[in-house]
Amino acid sequence: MAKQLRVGLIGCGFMGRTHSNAYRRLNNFFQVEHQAVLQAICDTNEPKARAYAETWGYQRVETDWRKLLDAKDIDLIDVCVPNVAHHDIVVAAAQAGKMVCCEKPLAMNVAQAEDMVRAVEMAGVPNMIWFNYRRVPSISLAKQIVDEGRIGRAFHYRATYLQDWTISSDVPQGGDALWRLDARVAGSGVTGDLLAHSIDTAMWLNGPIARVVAKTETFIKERKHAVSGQVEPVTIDDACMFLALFANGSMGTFESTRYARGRKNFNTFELNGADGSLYFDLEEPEYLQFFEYRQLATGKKTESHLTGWRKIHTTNSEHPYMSHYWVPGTCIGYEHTFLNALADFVEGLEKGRTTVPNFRSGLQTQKVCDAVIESARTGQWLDTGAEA
Ligand code: SOE
Repeated sequence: MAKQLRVGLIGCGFMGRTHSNAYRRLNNFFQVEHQAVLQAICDTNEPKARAYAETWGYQRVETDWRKLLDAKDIDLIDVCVPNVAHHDIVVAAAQAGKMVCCEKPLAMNVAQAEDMVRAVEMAGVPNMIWFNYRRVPSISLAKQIVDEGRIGRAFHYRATYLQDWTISSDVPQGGDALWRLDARVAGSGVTGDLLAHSIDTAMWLNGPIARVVAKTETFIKERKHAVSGQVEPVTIDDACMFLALFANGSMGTFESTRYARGRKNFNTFELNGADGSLYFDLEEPEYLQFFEYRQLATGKKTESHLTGWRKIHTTNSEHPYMSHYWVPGTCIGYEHTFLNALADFVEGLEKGRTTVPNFRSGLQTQKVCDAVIESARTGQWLDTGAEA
């Protein structure tokens, strides 16, 4: 009989669906000792929560997240609500002794994130932040290649994260699906929503970002607010670009916007080192591009008439996570990145190992995000304080 991992998930939005799918599928693909059980779904909108419970198979519905804290039938609380509510739920869940998983960005700011890390560490509860893109097999392979020493001394890191869904001035801010446009609820705009992913991936692959200088822009200055019904100033960053200096001496550029017409979820990075380079593009997630200058095994340079970028189809069973899915040459998708993240977390529980990214990792990214926003305000280079 498998041990149960009984989940209470808070928030019936898009991210809640990705996580619900991961819990449902975990035991179909990963031979872990725990069986994930969709015990309770919680949302202040009861009809929505009931419909969600029906669709995903949650056993019961709550409308007040506090009810999950004392519930004996909940082991793990998963926080999928807008960013402004992360802090209070996480701290209370940790104090109640529950395991906690939380959507990104961890918090509205560093002070909150530090509080949340303190809460989970004092309570000693396992925790995870859903930086799901680390679990794209091609990105995990990039990490493996870096760790194998195939890139050598890093010189440059280049990241872009582009979308286009807020170009129309008719898109309101605030409310159910559009809270990401309201800084009081989201904390920031593309910096916390999109660049948080890029920063997390960058620091995973290339170590801490030590200093930044940034420029943000808000192209549409006023939008109707879906909750108040009034036209209100827009306070999020619609676009952000920043320069970064990594602790390892390499330089980085990061660009993000929701105004890149035609770009829906264009998340790319390139890392250039003395011995090789890596390139990834989420629109072709099953490929990782690798340029090898020096062959590790022989220590020799690749013969120059044979050099070139290798486009690795990351679908072999030797590639990260792929042995859990289909046959070589067949792909997996966006939803599997959440499944892979969950499997790593559960395996960590079973092997008594701390899995990253956890809340401490989320705090490091939060430090960079806060420094980026502050630098954009002051125009100054700033230390981020981010650690490995
Ligand atoms: C925003 O549009 C968004 O849904 C982000 O919030 C997610 O984190 C990203 O993965 C996809 O885009």
